[in-house]
Amino acid sequence: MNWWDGLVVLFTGKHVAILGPRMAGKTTLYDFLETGTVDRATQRKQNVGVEPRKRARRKDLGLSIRKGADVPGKDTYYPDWQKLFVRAHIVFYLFDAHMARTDDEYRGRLTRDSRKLREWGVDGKSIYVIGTHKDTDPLASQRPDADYADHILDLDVIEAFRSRVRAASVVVGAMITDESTNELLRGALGR
Ligand SMILES: Nc1nc2c(ncn2[C@@H]2O[C@H](COP(=O)(O)OP(=O)(O)OP(=O)(O)O)[C@@H](O)[C@H]2O)c(=O)[nH]1
Ligand SMILES: [Mg+2]
Repeated sequence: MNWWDGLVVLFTGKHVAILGPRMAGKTTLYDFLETGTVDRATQRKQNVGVEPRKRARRKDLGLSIRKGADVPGKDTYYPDWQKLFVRAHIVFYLFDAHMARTDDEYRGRLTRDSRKLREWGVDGKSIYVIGTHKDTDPLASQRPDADYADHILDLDVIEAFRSRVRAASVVVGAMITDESTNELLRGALGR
């Protein structure tokens, strides 16, 4: 069974929610799950046309991911998050690893989010916590990959988050190419 086949099995008939603070990469992941590429986001930024390519799509994956699965990251959207979260079987919670490491206010936001998820009920859900933007963190270039990931996972705020929501996994990486996004997702799903 290949990677996409495995995803099909994992996602078939399951409701997916993608949550996280502003700019964490929710829409990027949403696009990736929908189209199999992050090119769209990249090319949107660069203002160039998108070559149509044959890709796995959410239909092939059996994803019950639809308009509304990707909600904005402002915390005034908590009511929308709650609706999405409550019916989801699979939750991707994204955060910016560099921000989590360096910004107190951002850490406060992560703590508030994890308390909300806990309050809404984490039982029976698979919650994958994904740190993004590793490529923009200067610390990442000074450390071997595994050391950097351990450093982020060992942050008090991330450890607390993990246990509060009983996360299935916590991984750290970057969504800058299809390959790096694939790797991140595979790491999260343990495949
Ligand atoms: N360098 C880098 N850029 C990333 C990464 N992940 C996402 N981005 C970029 O960060 C920006 C924000 O990503 P989005 O996917 O729009 O973030 P979002 O969580 O949907 O943000 P809101 O909808 O505002 O809450 C985009 O320009 C992405 O291309 C990453 O791992 N590394
Ligand atoms: Mg978005």
